[in-house]
Amino acid sequence: MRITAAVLHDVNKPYSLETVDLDPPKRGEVLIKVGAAGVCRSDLHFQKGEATIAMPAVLGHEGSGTVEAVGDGVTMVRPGDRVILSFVPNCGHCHSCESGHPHLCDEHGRTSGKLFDGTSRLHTLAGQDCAHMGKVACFAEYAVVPAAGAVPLPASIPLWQAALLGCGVVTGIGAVNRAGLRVGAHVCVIGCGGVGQQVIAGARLAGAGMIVAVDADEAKLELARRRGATHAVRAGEGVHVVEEVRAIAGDGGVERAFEVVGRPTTIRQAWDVLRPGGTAIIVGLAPAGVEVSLPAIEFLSEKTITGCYYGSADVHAALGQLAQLVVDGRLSVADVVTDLIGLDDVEEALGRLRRGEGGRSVIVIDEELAGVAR
Ligand code: PAD
Ligand code: ZN
Repeated sequence: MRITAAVLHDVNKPYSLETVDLDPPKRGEVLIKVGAAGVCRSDLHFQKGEATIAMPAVLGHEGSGTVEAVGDGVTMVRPGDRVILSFVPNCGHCHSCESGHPHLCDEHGRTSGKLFDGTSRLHTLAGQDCAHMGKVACFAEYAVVPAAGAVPLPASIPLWQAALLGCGVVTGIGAVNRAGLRVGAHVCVIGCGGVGQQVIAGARLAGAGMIVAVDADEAKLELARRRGATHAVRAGEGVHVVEEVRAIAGDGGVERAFEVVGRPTTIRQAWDVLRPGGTAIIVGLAPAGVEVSLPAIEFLSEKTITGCYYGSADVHAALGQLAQLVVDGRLSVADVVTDLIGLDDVEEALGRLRRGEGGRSVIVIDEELAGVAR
């Protein structure tokens, strides 16, 4: 079928909205009519070449929609089902999947940018294959994804909000689970954008005693306060973030620090604000080749630093629970969205991310399906 998609032809080039060919779903795959797609900083990292994907590529990895058709052997979803798209559809039989780490699926990594059989369903009209970001590629009217990447949406959440569950929410709240947060613990969240705001919500839900939000932008800090941050530090010229956070936290620093920016300086800050025995959880994606240095003597104080990919979550188990929190009014996703836009506005949304302005932009591909009246 012929569909409209935002195609990236090269790094540091703008997206072009074009007609592309989308093949029907093969065995184990499903065709999705995309309702909405969030624009995440990871999309910007790929555009800037800070993370790599074969070009041309259709990006977009935070999406929702309905199942339009299923390939052979698909039993988990049926046409008409509302689904959240997952950018780590796991194969179920590699070492990572079998050892309880489906978010690190080896097979998914091996076939990066393609579907599980190593081929693409997306082609330019000139016949060139297009990469599928995260096997999702939802900056498009339709997407073919592995069945494991279409997670049924159990509750009645509008699809424009449900899209966020598939990246920002599961990543942010999953990071809190990964941190093994203790009720009453002192926490610092560095970077309060689309994902960081979800870390803050997760820390509040998990019973953190103090949540110190750090961001360069005052509007992000205001939203962070509304979502549960107890203190805020505005990063910027002449501000010693580490000293300020440690002064607020007392007791030598915080027990858990989350880095949700993706820069070596902020990763180092996440380490430096920790008290002895504390853990830094790195969510931000730093450009390939960037290194971080740590004072080795501090390993004596039993500090830990760990990455956290996709909230270290089993999305099939996690997304239903997160959706229920939204339905119950215990977790808000709508307030993180500042811009509802069209597919032709992707570049503007990425520009806002570059400048650090606004919260999540959500592309509404189909207004009725997405549940928005604009
Ligand atoms: P975002 O641009 O919405 O948020 C980043 C925030 O950091 C903004 O609010 C900025 O104002 C703020 N910021 C910038 N510089 C500083 C600074 N020096 N000190 C404090 N704050 C600062 O991005 P996002 O929330 O969409 O994504 C955040 C990172 O998380 C990004 O690197 C993205 O690629 C990564 C990510 N990781 C995963 C994962 O699985 N690990 C998933 C999704 C996103
Ligand atoms: Zn993302």
